[in-house]
This record gives sequence, structure tokens and C-alpha cells, in this order.
Amino acid sequence: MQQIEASELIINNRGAIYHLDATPDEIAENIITVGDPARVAEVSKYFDSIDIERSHREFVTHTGWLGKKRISVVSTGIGTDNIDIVLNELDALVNIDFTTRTIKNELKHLNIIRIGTSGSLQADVPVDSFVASTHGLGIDNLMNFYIHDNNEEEKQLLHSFVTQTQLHSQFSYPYIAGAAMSLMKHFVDGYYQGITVTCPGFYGPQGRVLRLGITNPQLIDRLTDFKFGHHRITNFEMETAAIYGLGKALKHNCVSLSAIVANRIHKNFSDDGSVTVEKLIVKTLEIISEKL
Ligand code: R1P
Ligand code: URA
Repeated sequence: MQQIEASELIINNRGAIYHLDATPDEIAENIITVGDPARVAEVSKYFDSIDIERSHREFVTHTGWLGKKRISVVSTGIGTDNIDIVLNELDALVNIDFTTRTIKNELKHLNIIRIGTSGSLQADVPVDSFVASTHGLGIDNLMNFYIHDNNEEEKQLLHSFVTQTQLHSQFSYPYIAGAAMSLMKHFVDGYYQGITVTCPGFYGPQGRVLRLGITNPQLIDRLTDFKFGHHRITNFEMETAAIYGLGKALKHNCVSLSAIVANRIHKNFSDDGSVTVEKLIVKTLEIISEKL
């Protein structure tokens, strides 16, 4: 079996992978990702015990136990460039043998649950509500670097998005990936469900104007108005499509949950988004401990 070279799979002196600085035994099979490194402790404070605490750059990892479930919570920082690092390194930690530097014969399928914040694109999805993303639709370019597949519905959805919005003429060709049904089925009650658009920035790429003009002032309207059968775009943020795209290609089970902190139609922002995020953390941990 082909060995993966030192420049491709970078393992430090502690036997830990380059960016996450975690070793294979320090990662659980149930993983929560959060953008904000400070949010890791907001999740792990609910664990019965924390065995591992690692911190390197924006990547903070706590692994511990909640009842009989071993869970890791990992911060990704902001953006799909960071998701490229986190998803590839999490996969390497479980599916590549660090001693022989070869891909294992039996592959593990992680449960990866994002708990993040997001902006609503629909008038009826208010601030302080929760969204579970049926699909991630990326306008950030990441998955264009990977060979990956879509099912028939995803292909049609993407085609319809490109035709209806014509946005691809202004930036990279979009990509799409769906949530894992095995996880999504647990996030129905109390969640809006819809397509989440993943953007390569918070300001111009999400239609915000401060001092700079933007090339597509129609961006929000086009996303809000998009329809494909019963599907619509509920929200946008900066990680979901990359998590779904890489997660699916690597055969992990992923779901992205968002606390809505901004509503771009009503032009308002949550008075205290941290309270909403905290509620989402508690609700998610209940599901993990009872259903996964
Ligand atoms: C922007 O403020 C950040 O918030 C959202 C976006 O995806 C982006 O990462 O998620 P997090 O709250 O998880 O960071
Ligand atoms: N995160 C985003 O990316 N956008 C928002 O509007 C709010 C949170």
C-alpha cells in the first residue's frame, strides 16, 4: 500500500497532526465543530468529564464524556479554508495509520455536527431561531478542488440555482452537498430546515456594504427568491457547504445547525446571540446523548 509522504501528512514529534495538534487517540467519533475557539468550553462545560484539551492556532479541541458518549468539540475558526484543514485532519486521525502512513482497510464514519451562527435570508426565519441545513450550497470555491459526486436531486438543484440566479457569472461555479439523513432526522422539532449558502466572506460576499461598493447588489434578493420544488434558501454563513462537501466525499455523517443571529430581510440582529447559541448547544447535546 502506498505510503503518504511527510510533506502531505504532517505529524509532529508528539505524534499529533499538524494543525489540530491532536493524536488519533485524542479524538472521539462524535464530533461537534464550532467556529469560535471560545465556544469549545461553552460546549465541554456540559461534559461529565474532559480527558483531552489541545489548543493550536484557532483549533481548540476538548474530548470528554457525556454519559456513555465520547465526544470531541473542535473549533474551526472562520471560513471554508479552515474547514479544509479540520475535515481532512479529522479524517486522517481516524482513517490513516500514522505508523505505516497508509490508509486503513476499515474506514470509520464520524458523526460531525456543526453548531454555528448564521444570517437568515427569509422574513419568516427570525433572529434567535434555529436552522438545520438540508444542503450546503457553496459559493466559496473549495469543493472545486476535489473530485466529488452529486446525486440526481443535488444536480438538478444546483442547475436550477445557476439558471435562476446567474450568480456564477460573477464568481466561482457553486457546488452543493446534502446533510446526512441519519443525523438530519433528529433535528426536526424546533428547527427551520432549508438550504444554507456558504460564502467566502462576511461583508461583500454576504451583500453587506460598509465603505466598499459590491459587484452584486442583488445577491440577497436572488438567494431569498430561489426556489426548487419545496426547497428554499433559509440562511447563509461561512462553513456548512465545505463540511457537507468534504464530509460526504470522505463518507462521514454531517449536519450543520445554525443559531440565527441576523435577519437580512428585516435588517435586525439578535440582542444576545450567545443565549441562543447556548440553547442550541444544550438541545444538540441532548440529541447526541439520547439518539446517537
Ligand atoms: C462569522 O461571524 C462567523 O459566524 C458564523 C459564520 O459561519 C462565520 O464563521 O459561524 P460561527 O459562529 O460558527 O463562527
Ligand atoms: N454569520 C454569518 O456568516 N453571517 C451572518 O449574517 C451572521 C453570522
